[in-house]
Amino acid sequence: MSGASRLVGGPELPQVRRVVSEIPGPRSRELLARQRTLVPAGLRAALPVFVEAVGGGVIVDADGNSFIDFGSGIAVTTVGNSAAAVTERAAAQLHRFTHTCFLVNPYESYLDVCEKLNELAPVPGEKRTILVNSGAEAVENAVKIARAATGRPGIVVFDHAFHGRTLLTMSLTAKNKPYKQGFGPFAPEVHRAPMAYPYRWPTGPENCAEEAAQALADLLDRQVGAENAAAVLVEPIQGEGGIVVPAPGFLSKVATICRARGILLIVDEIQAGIARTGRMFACEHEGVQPDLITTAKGLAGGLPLGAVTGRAELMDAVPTGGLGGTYSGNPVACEAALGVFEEIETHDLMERAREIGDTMLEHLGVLGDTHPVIGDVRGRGAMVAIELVEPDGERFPAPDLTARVARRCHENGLLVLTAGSYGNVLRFLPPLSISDDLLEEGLSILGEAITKESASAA
Ligand code: PLZ
Repeated sequence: MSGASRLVGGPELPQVRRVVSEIPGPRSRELLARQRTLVPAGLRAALPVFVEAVGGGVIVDADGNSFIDFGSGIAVTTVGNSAAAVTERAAAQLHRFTHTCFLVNPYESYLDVCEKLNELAPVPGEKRTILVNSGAEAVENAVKIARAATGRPGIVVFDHAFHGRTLLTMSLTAKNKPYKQGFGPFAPEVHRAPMAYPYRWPTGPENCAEEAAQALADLLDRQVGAENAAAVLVEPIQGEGGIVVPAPGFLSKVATICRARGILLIVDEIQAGIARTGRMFACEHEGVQPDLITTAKGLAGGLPLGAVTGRAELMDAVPTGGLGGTYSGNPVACEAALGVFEEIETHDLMERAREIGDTMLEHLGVLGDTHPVIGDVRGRGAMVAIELVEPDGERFPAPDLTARVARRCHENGLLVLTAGSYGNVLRFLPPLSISDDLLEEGLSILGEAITKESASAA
């Protein structure tokens, strides 16, 4: 039940870190006990404090603790949780109407979102966009469209990939536990190639792009058969996989390999897209022009919306009635998305993402020089991570240390998320509405946590 006096979120919320209880505090513990009687055990929160209000760069919980937000609800609230253009447009739409179903009666805001994505997406030529409810649904639809357009079944994905939790997207996802264990049998026609992961490439980062591209070409030519492959699907920066930035040049090699074989390239921009990395789409950093792009998360500032944007002749290959969904492109979510684009333009948020990235990479680089447990520092814009390893130089993953550092950060009022196939990555995805002061305070709390936890491990 809600508290008597509710805090109002938004930018007016005091932009301070404040820890006034143990974490989680008594009220959150009470609610957690209630959660256990109502919600299945399969759902688990990274930081189980119940939220009262969010705004700018802080999250205030039911016990009055105020956390610095380095998570953005997993890269969703890129423009902030309460950006004016988003909340005002969405609220106005709520008062007009909540739903008609675009398959029953269309509305113009849906077209406005599609127009924006068609204009901005680095897909060549004439484009079309379809709106859906989530990231997984965007990936599902991209695969349906690629198969319909090519008449081929095969989809090639990469090690460490995450594409969702539905049956097809779970099959496309690499990591077994917790995403796949017990949920098979999986969808067929999914093939996996090595990711150009510079820090963990066996022959060294300098060979990574070339050798990974060769492995992909071999997989296509010798195992799948290019004539059976509809698409190669790749994240421009792997998110759940640990903010793995592919070796420079890899993505454009993938595009060339696909083009030479008539295979479509789908870039999954769900976590990295919509201004987070300092460009509207992360694949723009590598000059790659995919056939299809999936977006979600940052697209509608927290309202559920996903999209597939692609070359018109591919998108139109699906016969009438072949695409759809009851809630897809909900009008409130469409207005929120238009607000997101407005916020990005008005406040030059791509520049802000680059500034945040510079600050984070600089601080973390210094930290890395003095802490041998920090094996790698990487990322672009407001999508940055460190990989923690045993300090013996062998790059052996340190997932327990990672979990302890995350817990210590949480106890000190900094929300960080973990990631990675080995569970040894701390990732930082702050909202672009965070202040420099909070960003720097967060980084120093992180530094202290690593110093203390790595000392207690030694
Ligand atoms: N593609 C690249 O990052 C979602 C997953 C959280 P949905 N990542 C967060 C969790 O544990 O389920 C994601 C992604 C990429 C697709 C998805 C799926 O997006 O909106 O969660 O379906």
